[in-house]
Amino acid sequence: INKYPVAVATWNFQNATKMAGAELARGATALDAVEKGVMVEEANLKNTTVGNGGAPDRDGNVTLDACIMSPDGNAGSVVYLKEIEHPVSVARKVMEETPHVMLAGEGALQFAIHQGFKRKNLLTEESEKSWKKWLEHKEYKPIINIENHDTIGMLCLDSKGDIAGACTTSGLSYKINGRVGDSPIIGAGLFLDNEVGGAVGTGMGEAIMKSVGSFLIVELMRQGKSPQEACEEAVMRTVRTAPNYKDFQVAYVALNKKGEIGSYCIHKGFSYAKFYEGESTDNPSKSYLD
Ligand code: SD4
Repeated sequence: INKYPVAVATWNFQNATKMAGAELARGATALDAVEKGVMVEEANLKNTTVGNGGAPDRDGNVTLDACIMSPDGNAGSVVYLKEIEHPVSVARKVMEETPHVMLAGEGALQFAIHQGFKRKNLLTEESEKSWKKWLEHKEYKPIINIENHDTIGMLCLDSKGDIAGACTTSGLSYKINGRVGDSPIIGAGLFLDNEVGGAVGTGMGEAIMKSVGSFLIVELMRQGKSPQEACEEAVMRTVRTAPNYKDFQVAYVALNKKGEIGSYCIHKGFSYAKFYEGESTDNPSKSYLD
């Protein structure tokens, strides 16, 4: 039996799933709910991996990546976007107001301003301090599960049974200027097909991009795998192909049209937030390594 609506998000972002869940409960579309849900984390200054307050690249630029997909298969994305607090909303404008899917950098910023978004300094005093501290050693070592990983990917299933998704991030802390991760790449950090379900990824974006993880999960579900089986297979692709898989995290959450949820990751420590049957919970994910 379908128990709509449902919202799931990477990590324990229950404020985001609560927001999306409240929207869904009052009849909002999956698309509106998913956008409002991830916006909670974009505005959260304590989250140093998403939106305002996100960690900068090694040169001190805060550059944001985000994408959104709607039940009709439409998609929008922005990459290397500076000075806009809600990149997911710009991605939605790209989807709805242009014939394109992805806008990058200066062009994306100009488009956002044209659409009425306001420029804002996103480098908080705190992230500037941490960045300056990092500059003393310039050691680039993504730390498993900790500050480098807090990207929000979210999937919503509304009361009509339609599915929408979004993913938004400031990427890996102290990345090389110009680096774009998996989060804004349709098929990598996010993919959905309203006939089947959707998937979102978080962790080392390079590994997710190389396996086109979210697309893979949706296609596996199409072939009959459960969300859990599909997430496990996608993580195992990375485990089998990347000799250094123990050095980074990759995590996926998937949701099918029945409202079934699955999740899998390389390292223990990942959990996902869920709004289900009116309740919001944190759910530890199964992992390949203990
Ligand atoms: C990236 N996947 O840019 C993102 C990072 C991430 O939690 O998930 N952080 O590679």
